[in-house]
Amino acid sequence: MITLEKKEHLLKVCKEFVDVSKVVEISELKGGHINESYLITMPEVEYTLQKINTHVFRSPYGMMHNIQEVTDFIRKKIVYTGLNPQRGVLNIVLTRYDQTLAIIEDEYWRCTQFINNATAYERLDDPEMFYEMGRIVGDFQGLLDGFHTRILEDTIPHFHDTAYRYDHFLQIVKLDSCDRVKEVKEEIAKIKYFSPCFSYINKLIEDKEIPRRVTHNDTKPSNVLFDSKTKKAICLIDLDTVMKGSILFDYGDALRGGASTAKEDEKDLSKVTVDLRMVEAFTKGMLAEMKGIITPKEVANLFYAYALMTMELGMRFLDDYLDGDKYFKTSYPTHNLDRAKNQLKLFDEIIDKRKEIFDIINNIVIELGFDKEFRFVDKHPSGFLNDKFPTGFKG
Ligand code: GN1
Ligand code: MG
Repeated sequence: MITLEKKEHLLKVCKEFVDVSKVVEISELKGGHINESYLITMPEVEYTLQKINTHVFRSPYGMMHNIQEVTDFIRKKIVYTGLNPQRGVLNIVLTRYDQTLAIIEDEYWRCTQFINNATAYERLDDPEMFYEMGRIVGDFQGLLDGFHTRILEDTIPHFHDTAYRYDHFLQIVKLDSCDRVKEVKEEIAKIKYFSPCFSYINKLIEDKEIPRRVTHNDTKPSNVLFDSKTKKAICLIDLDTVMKGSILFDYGDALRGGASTAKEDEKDLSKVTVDLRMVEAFTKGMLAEMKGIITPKEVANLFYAYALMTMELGMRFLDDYLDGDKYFKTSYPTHNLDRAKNQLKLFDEIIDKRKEIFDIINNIVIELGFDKEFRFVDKHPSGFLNDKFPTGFKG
């Protein structure tokens, strides 16, 4: 429920972007872990109004710069191919002074057009829809082909730099500001045990062994819009973390969020495992779309990215729990702890199912007619699959 006082404030913000006399309704949009979001309903159109969490996004203008550059580029491509730019890409609504952000009482607000007859789902369980999501993640790469990564700012530096995040985690553990370390000794030991594998993807990028691409960096199912009727994926939304990165981040993060049998904060860990049908569906959709774009080295690291992105988020949730829940929105005191345990359990399941996942990827590569060099052996230099780390954590 939005209080009267809050509504008044929201209308003041709306005034910066739209004709406020035509606002019919304002309602809260729940779901994201970071920003505050509202749906603004007018007689003919709807808008999404968002308050940027500046604790997380220290450079809101940098963030909007990235979104604007990327969406302008995609829009031109879409128009060029004769498709509908109102549906295929996010459209930013500027303020009455043509700014991307309105600053009201020290708060940073932005507005985007709400795409009609489209739905974002918190969870997907239909492989066909997850195939669609894979296709749209691959399509994002195709649409951004020719876009120069150097145009973009590192709005959250080291976002998917797992080794860097691990260093931060160690500092937080050392500080133990909330006296919570004693509750999570086992989880910390597990993260430490796998930490030698954390720097592998970023090293591949630095060594130019895989391309630096423009990536979404937060490819969870709720960040994809589907046409409400056809159930075809329309576009990626929530472009807040669009930055330089690797397709491996988007692949790993998508499977982490979309191929789990339980929601991200499920407490009953026996329910948390990998849905192999979903792994297959997403991988097929993405690889079919990226044939001719993705490189053999990237394909060889898909499994690894899936495990790493899951471990990374588990570590981030635990980091935030130990730090007093400052980053992610929480609904109850141990919410971040539950999320962390959930992701670390999922990580174990991924490692356990590595043979099946490798086979799935290999078979898709063959089925889609990729060259021989795309097939890979199931020994991995990262260590996740070597004899050193046989089947997950053994304490
Ligand atoms: C956050 O804002 P939201 O809910 O889309 C987070 C992602 C995590 C995700 C986990 C900027 O995304 O990195 O993967 O939660 N975004 C940021 O659900 O940290
Ligand atoms: Mg987000």
